Amino acid sequence: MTLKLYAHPFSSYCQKALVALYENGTTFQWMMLSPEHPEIYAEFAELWPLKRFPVMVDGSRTVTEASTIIEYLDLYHPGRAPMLPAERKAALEVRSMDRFFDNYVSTPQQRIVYDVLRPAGQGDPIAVTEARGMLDTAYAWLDRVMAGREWAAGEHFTLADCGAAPFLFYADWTHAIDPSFTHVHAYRRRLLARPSFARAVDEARPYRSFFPLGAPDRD
Ligand SMILES: N[C@@H](CCC(=O)N[C@@H](CS)C(=O)NCC(=O)O)C(=O)O
Repeated sequence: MTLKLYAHPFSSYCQKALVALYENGTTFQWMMLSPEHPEIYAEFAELWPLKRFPVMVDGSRTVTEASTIIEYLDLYHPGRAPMLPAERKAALEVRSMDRFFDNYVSTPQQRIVYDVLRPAGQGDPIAVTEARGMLDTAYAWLDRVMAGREWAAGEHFTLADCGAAPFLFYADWTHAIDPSFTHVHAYRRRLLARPSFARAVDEARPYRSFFPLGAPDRD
């Protein structure tokens, strides 16, 4: 039974799942969420009424949330590169960094972007200022952590890097990472050079005009 991934190439959380799939060369069927395929969107909305993507379907099982999808792939469709170490203490560090990137990089980044999409006059400048502050704090903390690491949780590429790749990619477009955070910049460059993420970035290139703040001419 072929795995199905309901996703859009420009979505950061979809890229997070795609990186794990590409790392292991896992075969799946794209279920493209786009206005050209309303029937696929209707299927997706029926599967997951919260309508957040990506969603994965494996036979009769629906798997939601990018982190869970990646853990599910490791358990039920393992490849040569586990995204979560089998050893539970090592897995804890991976999960901790995964939570950091979801909650303190992606969430404030999305907050800033979604504010721009609100009707004129209905933005929330205080929330945007707080989100920018959170990103600055997150970048500073991450710079210290990455001073001694190649990948987010150490020497191996894991679940935490799957999310870090798209989240730092878009976060830098949204709220520039200060040049003094050299370890974060170097890590972001390593992620961009990783073939799995480079592929996801290339597949998303045709959609750059979708970026509400205007995509910079780089990366
Ligand atoms: N907690 C979810 C977040 C997924 C998410 O926010 N996806 C965005 C696309 S990157 C989305 O569904 N946006 C549609 C919307 O907000 O209506 C996960 O980890 O997968």
